[in-house]
Amino acid sequence: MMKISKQTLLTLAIFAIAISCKKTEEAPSQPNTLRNVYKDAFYIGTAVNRFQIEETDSTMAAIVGKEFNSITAENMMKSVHMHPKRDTFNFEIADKFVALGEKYDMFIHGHTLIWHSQLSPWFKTIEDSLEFADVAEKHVKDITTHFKGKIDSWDVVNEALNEDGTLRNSIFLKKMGEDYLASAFKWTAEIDPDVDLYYNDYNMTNVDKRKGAIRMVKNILDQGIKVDGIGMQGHWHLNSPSLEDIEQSIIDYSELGVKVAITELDVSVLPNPWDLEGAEISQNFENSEGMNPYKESLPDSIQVKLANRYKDIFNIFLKHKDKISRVTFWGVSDGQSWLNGFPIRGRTNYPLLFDRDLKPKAAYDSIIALKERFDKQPAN
Ligand code: 9MR
Repeated sequence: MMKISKQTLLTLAIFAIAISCKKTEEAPSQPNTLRNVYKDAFYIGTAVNRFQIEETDSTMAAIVGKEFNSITAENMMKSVHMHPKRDTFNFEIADKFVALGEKYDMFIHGHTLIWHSQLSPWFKTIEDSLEFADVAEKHVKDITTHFKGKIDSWDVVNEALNEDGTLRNSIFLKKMGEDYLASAFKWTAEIDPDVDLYYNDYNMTNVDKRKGAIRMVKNILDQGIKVDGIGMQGHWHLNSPSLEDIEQSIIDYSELGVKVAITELDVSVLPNPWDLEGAEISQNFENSEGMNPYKESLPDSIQVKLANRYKDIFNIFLKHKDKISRVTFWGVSDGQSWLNGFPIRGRTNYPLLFDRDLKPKAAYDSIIALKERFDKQPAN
């Protein structure tokens, strides 16, 4: 029998230890970030603005890159910014937005092609209806051509409905009639047949609006034109909409055979002036203590309420993860949120998962813990 020297044994032992260490290096455990924890459920996204796209703050940049696997441009791709003159497109910052998504291997969502708001003023100067339709078509086609193969989904039409489910009397409806809706989806698909096409709106849990959205999307689908998904914006509050309405809406939309995305999620913790009888949005509210109760900090009791509200909402999302393609927060941190300025300017709101110092809040912990519990449940 061959004799193995002590020296050889020692060398072999060191070699074995080295191999086992290498294995551990090669397969590091995934940190418990949102994108990792939710990766088998749906994309977890955030809206980004110029400051985040240019990664000027390293803490913020690290959060965006580690926590999210989808991005939406909060403002940069709206017509007023991207198509400021009839013959001028400004793709510079939007191209950087795409590059950011590519850098972090993200699902990139385009917002938005046809929207009456933040519409470039020159659009409104076109009197003739046929000319207006040509210009709208060129707008959609030029933009989708530029981003073909780089953008994964588009909000093709944004906010075309009134609260009662009828069509909003926007400049598009006035000039082109209701065909503008189907046309916008058709034009986008003609240029980029692989991109996912969404209709996106707020208050999509309200029964009348929901019926209107279903009618509208069904009408487009019935014409043989592709609609891939419905975006429920998700600008919600601590107590409304009800969990039942959120769940039923997800079910109703998905019964059309389309994907459902929660596209602009945030939960306001501040009083809503529209809830007050006879209340009007006016300057008077701006100095009112009652309307801006947490100027210095958020009390623990409300922090807990917010965490529970997010947990309850995500519980529904997980239950219906087969129907949901993406959940996107409308921003990363409270300091950045549009809700500090709407519907009353100058308030201090706390609607997102990271606080003003970019620290994760209890709401963040609650949805991470929820998913971890969900994963441990025995499969039915
Ligand atoms: O968050 C956006 C804010 O910075 C802009 O001033 C505002 C202008 O309309 O748009 C906000 O984003 C909106 C989104 O584009 C469409 N759905 C409603 C969002 C909140 O107003």
